[in-house]
Amino acid sequence: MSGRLVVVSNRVPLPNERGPRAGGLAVALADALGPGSLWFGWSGRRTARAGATSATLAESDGIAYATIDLSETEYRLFYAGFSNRVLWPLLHFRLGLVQYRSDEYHAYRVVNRRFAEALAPLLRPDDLVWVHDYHLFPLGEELRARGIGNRIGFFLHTPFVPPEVLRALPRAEQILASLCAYDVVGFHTEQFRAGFLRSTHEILGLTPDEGGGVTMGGRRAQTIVDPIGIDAEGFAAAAEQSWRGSEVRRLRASLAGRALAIGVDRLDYSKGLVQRLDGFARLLARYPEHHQRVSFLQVAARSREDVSEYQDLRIELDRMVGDTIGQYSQFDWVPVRYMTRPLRRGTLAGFYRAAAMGVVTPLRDGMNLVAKEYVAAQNPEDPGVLILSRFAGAAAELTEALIVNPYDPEEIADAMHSALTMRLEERQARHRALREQVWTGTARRFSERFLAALQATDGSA
Ligand code: GDG
Repeated sequence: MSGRLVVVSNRVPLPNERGPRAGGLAVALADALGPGSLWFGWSGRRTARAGATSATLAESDGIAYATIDLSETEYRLFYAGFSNRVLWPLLHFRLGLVQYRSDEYHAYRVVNRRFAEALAPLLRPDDLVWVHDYHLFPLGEELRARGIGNRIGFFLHTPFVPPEVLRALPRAEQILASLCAYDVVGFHTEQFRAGFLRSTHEILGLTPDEGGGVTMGGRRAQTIVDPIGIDAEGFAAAAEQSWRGSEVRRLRASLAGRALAIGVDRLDYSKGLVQRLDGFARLLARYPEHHQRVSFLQVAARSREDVSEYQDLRIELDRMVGDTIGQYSQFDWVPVRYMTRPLRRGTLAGFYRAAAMGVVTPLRDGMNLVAKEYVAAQNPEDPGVLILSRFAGAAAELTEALIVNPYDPEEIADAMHSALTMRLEERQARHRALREQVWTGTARRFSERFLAALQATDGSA
């Protein structure tokens, strides 16, 4: 690859930050960034007044980090506001949760402008710029306005919606037009790309060309489907190592021979946690043979706690977990274990391996990396069973999972019963097929495919 890779994401996890993080983007990009590359974005710091326009620089393992701070007001309006109270619910088909305010949209544009002002002076002419996710839709357009002619690509980690849904967004036209300023726009699935192309057609009047590109103002944006993956080999090795460690030993001792079911998610309403817990309660109601035989561990790392819908969800989950525990526990068996503190990544890998069933039932998800991690962590000789929502991007690839409608707790309960009673040969056969998928579509493959597509564009068109 000629030229330096410059990755831009809303939040840059700085090398000196401590503690485990829950979030798919940071995990996947850690695999993509090599020595010589630059990672640009928000530091995670909030200041009383608007920050400086120049970035703060740091370096670690040959990777340069350039960050800016956000003011409290910018954080509230741009991040908690337009990004997470409008775009996030909209892109997850939750129109009822969208709360649009024009001052928040304005702040969203201003912060993207500030990102562009701080990034532009750091760019070299042959850098490949790769922008990530919905917080930064307008960044490419802002960079172009500052005369940046580099190849700039954009990848969306969430789903993309069809025009019927997108039209609910008061600024849909501007957002769509700003995406056309990129050279490449990538999505996890064909369905998301089709939603984008239909939207640009119906809302902007652009007709896609045969190669899947759209041209606006003389600039062509190539769309691609590029499903994200994980470092399968590395994750499998971490799971095996952790399996022998003290935390997995303690977990298994605490199970006393019972089966473990596991769910791991950011505490987010898109992840279907309410329906999932309901599904588990129905398993216990419909199939009493599982009483005393299974424990469900749900790790739901707290996320976006200053958005009120997330606080409401937490209260709801506390209540549901309490109900199920109260109703079904016996003095020596608690059916649900629930924690909102994140686990270390290695520990998580070992816990997946210890689990006879992985439950991944988002109501909508761009991809869902937990599904892939669960598969990678299994022992191929005695693998667990993956239950997967049909509305996760991962369902397009992981077709040998037990695919469920996440809105139907009874279907989830039945799938859990099937998973817990599945014969070894069927578990092995399903796992072989899933493993093949996870080992083929890795994080490395994801970034190679994206950067090859970006490199192949003629940039200054
Ligand atoms: C977005 C899209 C898309 C979770 N809890 C803990 C923990 N995690 C890690 C998981 C996984 C990551 O966080 C979550 O990734 P997901 O893909 O499941 O979901 P989002 O955060 O919503 O990510 C998603 C992704 O971007 C990538 O494009 O797949 O659809 O929404 O890696 O393991 N990690 C640790 N402790 C935890 O408690 N260490």
